Amino acid sequence: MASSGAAMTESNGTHKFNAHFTKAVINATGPKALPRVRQLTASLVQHLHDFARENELTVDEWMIGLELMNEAGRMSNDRRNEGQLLCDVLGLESLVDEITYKLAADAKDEPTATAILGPFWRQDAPAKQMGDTIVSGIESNDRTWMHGIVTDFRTGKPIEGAVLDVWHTAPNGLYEQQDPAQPDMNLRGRFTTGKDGKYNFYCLRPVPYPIPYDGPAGKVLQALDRHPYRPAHIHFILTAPGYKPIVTQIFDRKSKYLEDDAVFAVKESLIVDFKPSKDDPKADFELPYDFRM
Ligand code: MBD
Ligand code: FE
Repeated sequence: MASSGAAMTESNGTHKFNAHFTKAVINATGPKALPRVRQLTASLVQHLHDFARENELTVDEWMIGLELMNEAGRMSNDRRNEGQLLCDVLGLESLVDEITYKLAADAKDEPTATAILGPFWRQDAPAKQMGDTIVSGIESNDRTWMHGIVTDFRTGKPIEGAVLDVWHTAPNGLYEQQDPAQPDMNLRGRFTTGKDGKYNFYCLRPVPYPIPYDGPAGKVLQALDRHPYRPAHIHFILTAPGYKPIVTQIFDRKSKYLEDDAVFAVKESLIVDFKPSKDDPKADFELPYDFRM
């Protein structure tokens, strides 16, 4: 209480440019705030204030940012997560992914690297049998047989009961929930490993595609003279009883935009090589890839 009174005098007498004002805002936090909430909010206020001061942010400029956030909120629904997309083009999801992954990777022999979830994962993708396809209603010369094994990174032993949740875009660059022409849950599936830890399924070799740029994230890209493209990628969430879940993506080494992904998600260890398929009439390419968790 005493501190906020002091801040009022300070701001009445002089201005809010100095550290006293920021301290007063932080000190307005009550005793019941949880420690982590207190810490994060204090730090956020500090950085927001410093940002405004350092750049002499005007009311008009602040309003532009505010309207971007409000617009992102208005256009978001269960098929569109514009707030997340805004974070993605600013590199924030990629940064927190890296921070979280660094904390998890304490051993020399690490689990498979993580990569950002992105806005297009859907709950309850259909459970499939090994060897099934996740492709429906699409003619393609990029049919791919993906296969490998899920192992424990400490022991190298196969993991039974690991669930591989996979999703990627259609050749038109759209995830099924963005595209009324695709069947519900197209190009999505969940595969569960048996005793041998092995998995295999059919998908497509994906293409580079532009993230949705008809909203605030697109406005930001345009204002910054940036393109909206992501390199060709396939998403995964790997879960298994007793193991930390792994959210990741793999990237086609031959794809454009590996060096300038619009959402900064590419990691070297997640770049893969599609090989021409030899004698599988159901596939044009083969993609061997093993996961460690
Ligand atoms: C995507 O398809 C995606 O994977 C991410 C991370 C962000 C935007 C669109
Ligand atoms: Fe994606």
